[in-house]
Amino acid sequence: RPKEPIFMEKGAENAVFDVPHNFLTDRYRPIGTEVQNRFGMMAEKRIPVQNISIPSLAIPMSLGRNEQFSLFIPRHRRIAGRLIDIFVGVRSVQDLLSVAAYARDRVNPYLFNYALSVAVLHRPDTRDLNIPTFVQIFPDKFIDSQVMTRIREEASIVPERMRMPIVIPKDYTASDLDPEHRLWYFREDIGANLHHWHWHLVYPFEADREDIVRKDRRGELFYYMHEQLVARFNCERFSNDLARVQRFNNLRDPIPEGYFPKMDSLVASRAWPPRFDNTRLSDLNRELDQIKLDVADLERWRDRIFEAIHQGFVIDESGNRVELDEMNGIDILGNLIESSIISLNRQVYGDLHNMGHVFISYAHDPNHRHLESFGVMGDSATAMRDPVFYKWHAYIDDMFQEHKEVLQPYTTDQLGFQGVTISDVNVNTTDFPANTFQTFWQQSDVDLSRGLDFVPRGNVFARFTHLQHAPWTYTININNNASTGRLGTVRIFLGPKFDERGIEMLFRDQRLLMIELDKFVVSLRPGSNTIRRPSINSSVTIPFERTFRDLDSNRPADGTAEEMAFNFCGCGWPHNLLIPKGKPGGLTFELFVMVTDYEQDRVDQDLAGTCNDAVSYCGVRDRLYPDRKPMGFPFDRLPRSGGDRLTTFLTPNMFVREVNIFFTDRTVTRPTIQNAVQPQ
Ligand code: CUO
Repeated sequence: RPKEPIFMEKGAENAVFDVPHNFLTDRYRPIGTEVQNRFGMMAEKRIPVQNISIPSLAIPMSLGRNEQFSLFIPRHRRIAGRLIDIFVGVRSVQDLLSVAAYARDRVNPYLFNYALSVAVLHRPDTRDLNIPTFVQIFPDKFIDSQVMTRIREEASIVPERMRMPIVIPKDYTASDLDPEHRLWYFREDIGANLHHWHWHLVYPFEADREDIVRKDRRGELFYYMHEQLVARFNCERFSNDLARVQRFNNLRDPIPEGYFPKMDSLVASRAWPPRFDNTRLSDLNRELDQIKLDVADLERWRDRIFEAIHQGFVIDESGNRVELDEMNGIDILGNLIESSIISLNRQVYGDLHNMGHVFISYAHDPNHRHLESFGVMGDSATAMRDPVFYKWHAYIDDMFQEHKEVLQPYTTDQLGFQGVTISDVNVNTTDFPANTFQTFWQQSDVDLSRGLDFVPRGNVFARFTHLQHAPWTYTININNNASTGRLGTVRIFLGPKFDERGIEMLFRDQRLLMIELDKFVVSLRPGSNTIRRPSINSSVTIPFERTFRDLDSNRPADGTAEEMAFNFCGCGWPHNLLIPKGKPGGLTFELFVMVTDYEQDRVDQDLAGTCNDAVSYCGVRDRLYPDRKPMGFPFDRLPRSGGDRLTTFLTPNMFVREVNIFFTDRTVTRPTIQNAVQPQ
């Protein structure tokens, strides 16, 4: 271990460095030339680093190099906030590179990666800096530890040209004795977990600089994106003969679902701790993490939040009432419940959702007597793997819905689009009958060589199995009865027609299972219009290649705007999970299409050069959320009276088409990503 504090005391302000000479920490200084020869000779790229005064890294270095790092732990958040502040505060990109090169050898690798990623995302001058996809840097957060061992073996022993992809077994975390295990392909999907990690990177809830947190409608987006995760999970449950997820609403109850991650943390050199079936939450007293909190604290916060929702206002830090109105109520609640540093009153309403993650992730060792770190729920890159993630978020969502149910239902005026009607909607794939979707398994390869230290370089591929679907096109016929052209926003959702008992769903329940598939603007001529829209253009998803590609190897020479904004663009639901799995005999869903008046939805802003193709769940970088309607509209409120079924809810600018999703248990293999991916 380097003696960082002493090194700092010697006069950090005078410390200068120049890669590769001064990047060596004290431990390796005596053998510096040897190390430099070993790595320097093999380096493909050398980066000049300027001499600058180094800000104090004392706070970031207070987290051990091989500790686990969790955004949900308040102490870690404060440490990360300081490091982000340092990275954002230096004057130029060159200075950032220098500080980053210095910090990289000294601070915890997870912390370093998180703080640098947030900084790169939020500095105006770092749009042309790229960070490789997270799964390549920390594959241990996504992949079975047995596979990791085999990959290291392959990388160390087998010459590059003879290497074979190492196959990750299809379902390795549990057996079919556990019904929850049927959902492995969703919970453990690498792209879904990458999306969740990216989302929290783009919308951090803590930073020393408030502007990094205070983004347009961030609280509302926290609610909506996670509401959609739960809705999607429930659609997958119906596809697997499971009932909707039960909320974790009694914090004293045991959690029936255990989870055994079967992953090792490379940084901590420890296995991710499991949670046994029927574990209960306990009061936390972990000195190391500076957490002393009781389950009763969570309950108090929860009760105060419900009280605020029912009274229709929150009390801010100065004691003023702030109304939870139609416009801002959900956004205020999002920041309050998550909570983020822009919560109106953390003293009173606490930190419910984040600390829920912490309580669950420490349920196996609440007072640190076993010296164990947190489980997967403690990390946004791994939390979605655990069945309890959805129970917790179903509960959090229930609180948001409590507020939404207080609001007036939308009137037909608010829902309608004067003079515009949808006359027909169809879905077509190349090889199947109209209005059927097809899903199947696909195997794809991901290069993990970046995440493996001290092995000869070159690609090492892991081959993993994920859900995939046949692409389709929507054909939407829209009549515009006005004499002039109009602009419309097309909103497409999908929801199960029948519940877990096979009974046709009521709107009030079905609306909570409606998953967004796409949203886009169309120009409507007077008369009839036929709109064709391919599924790959979805505003919810990013293409498979963007989820996984390594920019260093696929980077266009000129650095296009699309390519430069990669890190933000890494946020987006994985395209392979756009629709639920369905069933071998077909599962019936309702495809809902609506067109609204763009003049009422529009947000005037310049979107040139920004990454804006996964806006539904991720927004647009540095811009306002590009749709003025409440997120989830029109399913975010209870129906008006008389509209208690989807069919009776419809106004002429809406259309419902019954569709079926057929799953076939066959596996197709995609060529390795390296060969398959072309820069766009
Ligand atoms: Cu994303 Cu609980 O917020 O995991």
